[in-house]
Amino acid sequence: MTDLATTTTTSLNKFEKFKAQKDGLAVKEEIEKFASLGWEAIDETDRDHRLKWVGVFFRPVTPGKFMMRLRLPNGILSCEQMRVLAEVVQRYGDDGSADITTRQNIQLRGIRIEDLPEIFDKFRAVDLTSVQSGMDNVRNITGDPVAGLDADELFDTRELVQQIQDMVTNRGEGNSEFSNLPRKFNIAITGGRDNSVHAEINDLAFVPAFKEVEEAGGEMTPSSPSSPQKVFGFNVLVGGFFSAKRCEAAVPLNVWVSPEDVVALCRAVLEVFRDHGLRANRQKARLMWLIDEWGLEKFRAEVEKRFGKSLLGAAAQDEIDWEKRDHVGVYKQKQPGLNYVGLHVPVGRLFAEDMFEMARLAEVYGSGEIRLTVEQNLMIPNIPDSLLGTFLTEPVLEKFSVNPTLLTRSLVSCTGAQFCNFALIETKNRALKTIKALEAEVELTRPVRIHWTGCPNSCGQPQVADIGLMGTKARKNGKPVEGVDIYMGGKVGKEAQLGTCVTKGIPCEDLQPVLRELLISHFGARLREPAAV
Ligand code: SRM
Ligand code: SF4
Repeated sequence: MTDLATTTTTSLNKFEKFKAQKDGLAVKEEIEKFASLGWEAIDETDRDHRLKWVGVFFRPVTPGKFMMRLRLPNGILSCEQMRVLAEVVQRYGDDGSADITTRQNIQLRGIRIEDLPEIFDKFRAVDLTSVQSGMDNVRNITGDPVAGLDADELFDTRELVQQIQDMVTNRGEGNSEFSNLPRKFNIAITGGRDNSVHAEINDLAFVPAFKEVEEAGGEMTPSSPSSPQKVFGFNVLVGGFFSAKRCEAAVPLNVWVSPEDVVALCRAVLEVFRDHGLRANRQKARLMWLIDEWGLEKFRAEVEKRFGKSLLGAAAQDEIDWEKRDHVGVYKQKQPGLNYVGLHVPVGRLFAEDMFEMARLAEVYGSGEIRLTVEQNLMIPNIPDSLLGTFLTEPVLEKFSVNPTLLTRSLVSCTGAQFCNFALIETKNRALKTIKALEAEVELTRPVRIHWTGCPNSCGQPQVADIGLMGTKARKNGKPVEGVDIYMGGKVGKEAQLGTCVTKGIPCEDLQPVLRELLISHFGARLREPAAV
């Protein structure tokens, strides 16, 4: 269990202190009590912090209207589940909405504390959980959005992602073994060739890699008759993260695991992080700081001890050799006669009526399944050829396009000032407005991935973008104004690398011409001909 005995209480930060006083998960038993007390009367630490252990986030920007963060392993949900989420936000009228997040997940808005018991009952009835989705817990576990659909995939990640979530959360009931980590923890598994989950920005990531049978222990079953000497598994990356203080790409752990060992390895890494991760300074509590302090060799050795058997060295190369796909559009599945369709959801925002529509589309045209991507978009799989034509005439596809314009297509934005009190700027609405204005000015021949994030916490991942925009305080004519720092050079898919800050403090009101010039000078954009009068 958590080795807090080695750290004196005085050296603990305030988060460690309140966690030591009462575990976050304890609030699970107090939901009825909170509901009858009302949000103003709940103990402040319970309300502002511990409720996040059940996925309920107090929003200082909209007091009394809470946010709820789900867990959707591999970003997959059923139409029944989507309908339940839609019903929840519907009752809040204009306050109710939902966002698809950069971790293939959904957050609901406008939630009233008095409704929590009923909401949790509804969740339970359709096997949804929001447990341990915030604070010092393992976040939504991401997997390939086309798992099981893609003819080129190397491994279907769905089952493994679910197994890891079950291990971490005790099948969605809450697991006190992993409810007091030093800080948040991100896990991703990619089973395709295009690194669709941004493996490099996770604390722990699994990327596909083949190993020689002899190296893999000699007794394993070769992965295919056509490559009799090789078995499939994953190379393991550790320590990737973004924070206001520091951003790092994950580094290879020099470990290869077979799919059967992935859950056990996750457990081993989490135990090491839980018991040895740095807890005094919250700014230094992510996994990479522990790896720095120990060195990779010691970290690997400690993980091996917990794993309980020898870890195999990494395979010489991984199989990430494609550019990253965004899955927006119509695509053939590996199952003959079936298609998956990726719909563009502008900055991930959905309202109740949209959610009901998505559930209906999935049910009428597909198999009832809905999938989400880390680009905050939505996919409907399993649409037969015979229904595809009619599907594409559905009026709602005017809002959620299968063929959006090139800048709109790749736009990602974090929550920003509308709901997030860390935000230094408003993001989602501004992002949409800016893109529209730019598209009126320039023509492009390929998508350019523009990511907005409202503050240095980097939830909108500006470092993976072609052009990343990070909210900051700027000055104009001697006065403080909303501004952005500009990031460039982010590369995703094969040879992924993080972008870096190239320009600081551009006032938001002056941003559009700056972006226009960047699009022209770096991304081949051309000014549109002025319209004939
Ligand atoms: Fe994040 C904190 C939203 C993905 C790094 N993030 C927050 C909070 C909870 C702050 C708060 O209480 O207001 C934001 C909630 C705002 C709201 O009302 O929506 C928030 N983060 C988000 C989401 C919703 C952005 C989005 O619009 O998609 C994403 C939810 C993912 C999910 O479903 O779980 C989200 N956050 C990320 C990512 C991207 C990722 O995981 O790929 C990162 C960077 C990667 C990483 O964590 O290493 C990220 N969020 C942070 C951090 C900085 C962490 C650190 O170590 O310092 C914070 C601040 C913190 O935890 O103290 C933060
Ligand atoms: Fe909030 Fe900042 Fe994260 Fe945006 S990047 S959601 S503003 S914490």
